[in-house]
Amino acid sequence: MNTNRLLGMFSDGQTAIAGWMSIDSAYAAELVGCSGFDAVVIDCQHGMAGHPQMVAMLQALAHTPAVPLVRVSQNNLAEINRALDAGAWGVICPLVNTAAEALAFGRACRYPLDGAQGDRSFGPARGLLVGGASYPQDANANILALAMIETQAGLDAVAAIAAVPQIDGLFIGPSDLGIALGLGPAASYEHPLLADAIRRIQEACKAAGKMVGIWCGSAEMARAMQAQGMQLVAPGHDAIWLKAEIARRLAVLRGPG
Ligand code: 3PY
Ligand code: MG
Repeated sequence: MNTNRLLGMFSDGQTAIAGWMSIDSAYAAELVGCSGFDAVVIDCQHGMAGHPQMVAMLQALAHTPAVPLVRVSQNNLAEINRALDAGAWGVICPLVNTAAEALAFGRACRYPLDGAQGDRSFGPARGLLVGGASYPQDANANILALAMIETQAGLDAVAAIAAVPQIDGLFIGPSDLGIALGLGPAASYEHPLLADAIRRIQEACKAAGKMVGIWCGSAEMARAMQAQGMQLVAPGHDAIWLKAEIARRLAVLRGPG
């Protein structure tokens, strides 16, 4: 089987940089995948893509160097299985609040093969195309399962969530976490309450021997998080980049002078 390059990057101590797709376009995914990112996340929670667009985006990403991941809309066995069967190399699950939810999520990503505890049903249609003939045997070790910590309940249970064996790591949602901490969705990562929560999640991952990543509103935040030891950072998403560049160009054309 082709292996998941992100796992090699994490074990080598490198930070993977992920693009993040909210626009439901195969062409846009292909473009972002060819732009130098280590991974590209198709966001099926807050982004526009439904299942058919997600499949087309995974197909487009298959010929790019970026590892394709999917953020599912919820912790649901069928939805997680469909993303993996369509060729995602990993799943990010939003709003994981308890160890039991983390276990359900992690089990959804693993086949009950060779003694593994999992609930993934067999039928890796595109998985076989992107992973090769040995995909069924090798998928458990290569698929990334990342549970999002972004609520007070998730933060309270972070050590138990990180310890769930079927989970590879945690992914921090600073906007929802900012709301949970009473700071609002645009809280700065430098605010002491949010900064403490982020560090707490990182420490739980370190203690459990798991990787940790974070969504970032800006490249500057992503840079700071990389320096702080995050192994996966996403410096914003496609709609943010598009709007920012449009604003910059219009300011050049319409601004003073
Ligand atoms: C959050 O910051 O809450 C996220 O889910 C990022 O996409
Ligand atoms: Mg969120």
